[in-house]
Amino acid sequence: MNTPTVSSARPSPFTLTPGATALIVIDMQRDFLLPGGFGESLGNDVALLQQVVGPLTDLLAAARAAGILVVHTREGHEPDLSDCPPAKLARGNPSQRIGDPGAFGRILIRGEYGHDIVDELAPIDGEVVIDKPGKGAFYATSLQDVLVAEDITQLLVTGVTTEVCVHTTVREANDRGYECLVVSDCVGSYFPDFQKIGLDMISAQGGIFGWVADTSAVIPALA
Ligand code: TIU
Repeated sequence: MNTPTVSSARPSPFTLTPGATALIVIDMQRDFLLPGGFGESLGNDVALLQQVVGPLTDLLAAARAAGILVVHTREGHEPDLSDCPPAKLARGNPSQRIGDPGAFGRILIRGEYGHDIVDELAPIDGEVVIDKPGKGAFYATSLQDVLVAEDITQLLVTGVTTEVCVHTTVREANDRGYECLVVSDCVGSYFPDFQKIGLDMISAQGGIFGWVADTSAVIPALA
């Protein structure tokens, strides 16, 4: 890393520690992103999430070129739903529920086409894929063990959705002592207001949960 400081990060410059940074890509799954999928069935405009794919493709390429650890997550459940709390299954009034047959297989069920990551961001050999039953990537997963084993102390956080799984994961990571930089054009929300406020909430109060910067600032720091 020749320029390891992201100078324009808010609320303050963020200095990458070589060898201690991982890129985490949260839930860039077909069920959330593709037209006709679960996200759209909840009444959401999936185009708002698809905006993330381009910048995140570039960041992923930069991370791979820099040799930093890449961790992908997928939200979903066992086929028998034994790891899905009844309260999660019952929540809301969706036309399709978790486990129901959808356009891309059973919704948010491991092994189904819709549960997997979009083609553009498919994991490659050597990258970690964490299957998680909750919104946070640490709850009921091996993520903490993976990061400790790799001496990771900093996370570049990307994925969807900003105010749900990204926020939950950043809060979990922050409480575990990780420094989180949320890459603003690599996270997406179905709600533009939540996108803005969600990012503001990360960096407010002197960086109460972490830092925020976009790919034009982060990618050069990885080179
Ligand atoms: N990955 C993630 O954020 N899961 C969600 O259910 N997000 C919504 O915004 N619904």
